Amino acid sequence: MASRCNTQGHGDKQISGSRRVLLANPRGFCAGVQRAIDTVEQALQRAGAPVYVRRAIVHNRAVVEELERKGAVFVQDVNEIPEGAVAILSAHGSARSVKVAAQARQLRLVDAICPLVSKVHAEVEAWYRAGRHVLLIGHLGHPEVVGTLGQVPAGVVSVVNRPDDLDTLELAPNTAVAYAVQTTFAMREAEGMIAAITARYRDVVGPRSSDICYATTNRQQAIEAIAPRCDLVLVVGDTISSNARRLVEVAQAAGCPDARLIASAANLPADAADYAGTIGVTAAASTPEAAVTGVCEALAALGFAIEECDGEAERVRFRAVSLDPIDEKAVTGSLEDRLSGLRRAIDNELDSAIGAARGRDRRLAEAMRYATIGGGKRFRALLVAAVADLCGGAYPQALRVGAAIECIHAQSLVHDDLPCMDDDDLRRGRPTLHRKFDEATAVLAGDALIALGFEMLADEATHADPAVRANLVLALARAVGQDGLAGGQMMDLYPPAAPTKQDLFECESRKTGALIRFAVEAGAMLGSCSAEERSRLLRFAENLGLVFQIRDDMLDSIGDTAVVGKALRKDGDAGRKSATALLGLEGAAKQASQLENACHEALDMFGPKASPLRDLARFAVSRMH
Ligand code: GRG
Repeated sequence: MASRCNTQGHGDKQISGSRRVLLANPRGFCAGVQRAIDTVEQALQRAGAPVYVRRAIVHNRAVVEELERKGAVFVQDVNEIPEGAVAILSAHGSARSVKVAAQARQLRLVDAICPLVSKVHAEVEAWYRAGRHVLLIGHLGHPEVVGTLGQVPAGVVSVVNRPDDLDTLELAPNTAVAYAVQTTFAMREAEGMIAAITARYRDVVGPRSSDICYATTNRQQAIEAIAPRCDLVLVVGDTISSNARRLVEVAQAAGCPDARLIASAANLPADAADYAGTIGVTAAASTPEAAVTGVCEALAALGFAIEECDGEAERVRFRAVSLDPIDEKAVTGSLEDRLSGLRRAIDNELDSAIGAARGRDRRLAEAMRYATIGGGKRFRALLVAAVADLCGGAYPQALRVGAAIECIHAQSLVHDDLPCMDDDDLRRGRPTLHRKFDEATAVLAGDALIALGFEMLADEATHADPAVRANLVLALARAVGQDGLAGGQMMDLYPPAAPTKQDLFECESRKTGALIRFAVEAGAMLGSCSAEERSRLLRFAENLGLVFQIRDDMLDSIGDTAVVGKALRKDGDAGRKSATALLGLEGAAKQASQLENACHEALDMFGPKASPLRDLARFAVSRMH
């Protein structure tokens, strides 16, 4: 690395030629640290103080103290956070159990995990699922390692950091293993560990790109380049910071006889004034630049010339952490307010569930996003949220279940639009999926969405109780199978020659009603209710499902394509025996109104608490889209 002799304006003492400071570059805050700090500050602005932060947001006491002054409260455990409060998880990443505990307390949870740590989580989980034993090269007990271990069941990952550690593992050489690396681990030591692992095991896979983050790599390389020219290296950082301690080790390994970790100018070595030679200065990824400036000013005051070294320019920026959960407090406001708030939250939920894991087919993920995100009324998701709220269930759990239902619903629309079924070109005001992509992609995106919907329900993040998760999965399976969507769609495609009103209701209650019933049932499962309350809710759902489809049939005659977002006047052309065809438009409207009354009646026992559900019934019968 070429050294620029740009003397910085730190201090004003006479500069002596041999007494100089080489200031490593890059140093200090990385993009993940900056993003985590911004998250706490923005959360304070949006929600007001206090916001709670689990553990040190980044490993630097000065940063933590500054945020405390602004109103952040740091805790060790989510159980210390008042129910319903805003809680932020640290940049190091957290175990799944932490999120589950946070959900149980109905915390409005914002996860400031560094995206590069999320990458390691995803790798470890994928390898565990692929049946590999994972060797995590890292420091046992470090929060990042604790968080990574907490993504998978205990015992499937071993933490190692010295080649000797491999001797203590009882793994046969033919065991299928994978390695992952703590993002702040020392580069050279990781290389040694990877070499030891690949020498010992026959079937080894690792990440496609290094797990050690760009900032750790750049800071280690920068200090490695100047350390041999330094008599002393000062790493400005906190003793709790792993990457700070690694910088000290790297400087020593690169040949500097003396390397020390100091928090600020107040900790300059007492004999600094007597140093005749060169001092290297760098800072950990969690150290504010102000601390470095303080050290440089103190050294300049002792007569050191400050030279800023050239270094790698860092342009990495991460997308801001979504603060939407802060507003996800309760289902309040007008129906339109609730729908728009929920739509955003569901879109986020779906976006992260579909994910962007490497090695997956991009076109498939793109098609899944096209089918689910940025469209649709989210009627079923709002239903889950409203029922969960009524029964004391947690909103974040309702969001997950709502998003899972939206996956299934989107699949049913995608397949319904295929040429072999309704053969539609327009859905939600855009080209149908098979028109935008192709038929095979539409079939497969639908398949993957069904799988994703079930996966979301079965995931621990949806509910801490495995029995609740199993019941959700069972109920959804029944809602989509022979007695639900698939069976109802068959009845629609292959109706009897002269269908009766009973036949029609049976078909519509399966094809459309089953998922609406599931939404209500699932919302109730997330909370608790008496047998009587449950039976009333199911009666409400039965009537709501039917009225929703009857209105859909009516919209085919009275709706406006630009508003409904799909081709209309098709039922008549296709000779479909819809509610309007069978009962006439007036008859269908009358039937819809009777069903709406039955919805309200079923809700009587709940009093004013059920008004969001009453709004949904009114919407179902009067909607124009
Ligand atoms: C899920 C296994 C499985 C099979 C699906 C294709 C199929 C079998 C069923 C078709 C079901 C279907 C499309 C019923 C119509 C339901 C309906 C009224 C859809 C419109 O719902 P909205 O208005 O749509 O809520 P948005 O776009 O607002 O989400």
